[in-house]
Amino acid sequence: MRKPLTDFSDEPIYNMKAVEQQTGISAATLRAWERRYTLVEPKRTSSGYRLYSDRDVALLLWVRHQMSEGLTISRVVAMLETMRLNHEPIWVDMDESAPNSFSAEAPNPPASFVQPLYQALINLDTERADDIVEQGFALYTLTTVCMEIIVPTLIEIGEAMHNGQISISTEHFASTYLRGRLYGLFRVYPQMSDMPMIMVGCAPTEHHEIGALIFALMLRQHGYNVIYLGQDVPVNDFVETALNEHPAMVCMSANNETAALLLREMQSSLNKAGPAAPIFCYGGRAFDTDPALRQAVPGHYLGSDPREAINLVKNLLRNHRDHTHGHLP
Ligand code: B12
Repeated sequence: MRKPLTDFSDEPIYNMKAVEQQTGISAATLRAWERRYTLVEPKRTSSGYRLYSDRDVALLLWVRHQMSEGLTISRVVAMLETMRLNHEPIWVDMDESAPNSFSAEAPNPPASFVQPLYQALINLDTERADDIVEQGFALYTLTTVCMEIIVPTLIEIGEAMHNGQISISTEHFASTYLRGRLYGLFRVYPQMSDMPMIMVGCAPTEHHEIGALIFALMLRQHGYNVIYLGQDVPVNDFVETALNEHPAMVCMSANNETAALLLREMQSSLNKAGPAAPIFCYGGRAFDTDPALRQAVPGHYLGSDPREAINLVKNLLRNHRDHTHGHLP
């Protein structure tokens, strides 16, 4: 059942313990959010204890739900401010049940999610995997969930398949599930059409797309207008699309040498757009493990860690903008 927030009573009735139980959010987190974001402003008893209303609890449940979709607390707060400014109603889902544990102080490190997630996936147990991923998103940022939970789980799956401990079908199930979760997050981050456009895709023949997908997702989280093209994109076709759409940057991923070498002509083909040609960047396991490939393929290698690649992108775009503006009459 969904109700607008304003339908909930604002009479102060619950103490902190009750709110902890109803929302699954720890007292320490509630205090931190109040201090940092004035997310809710509980009334106080005469002896100074906080008292929350049904409306406060409903708002906290809404916030927790947004975080389980992958948003950070600061993003949720910004979203809330925009909604309030635009007088948009906040709908609260009353069927949301509180998780057993939820705390911004992170009682369980991200690494502790890897084994349970691996186990759930090799048992083909989507429901359990959903629970684990959602709990991860409730506790950690998108970047942490991707880099410290999803990537290590995939590596574990890869090793188990390589050693014959799990079947190819099980590996396909696991990677399809995780890819699906990541795709789903694309809808959570709105497309910023007035921001610099970055096209991301995989080199021709390349079917390993999760690295590119995570990178694309992080770029979108940082506010770029990301167009994600997926696996195995033919170079000529990619170049043609890029020349029509005028992205500021094109990023490709390659996992093996053959796919990486197919990107050799990319930069020179993109240069047909003249001084406003998009910057060409690449990443992926092939380039991470073989420095000679970085020499062979003209363009910017963004490194093996998408978190650091985001900073490089920012710098490259800034330099490019200064440079192209320098060429303006
Ligand atoms: C899932 C998976 C698949 C899935 C991919 C599903 C999909 N749609 O993405 C499928 C089933 C399609 C697949 C197929 C194959 N796979 Co496979 N696969 C894997 C597995 C288990 C996980 C890969 C993954 O997603 N990793 C997680 C991502 C996030 O990490 P990553 O790709 O290493 O990328 C990191 C960085 O490079 C960076 N990054 C990646 N791209 C980009 C791009 C940019 C711009 C930036 C900045 C950064 C960046 O981000 C990541 C963060 O650390 C790995 C095991 C492993 N150890 O990785 C094997 C693995 C990669 N596969 C392997 C092989 C051999 C194959 C096949 C050849 C198998 C076969 N015989 O058919 C085919 C090739 C298909 C093809 N044409 O591409 C080998 C590769 C060995 C090698 N060195 O070449 C591995 C290592 C398994 C193994 N141990 O043997 N695979």
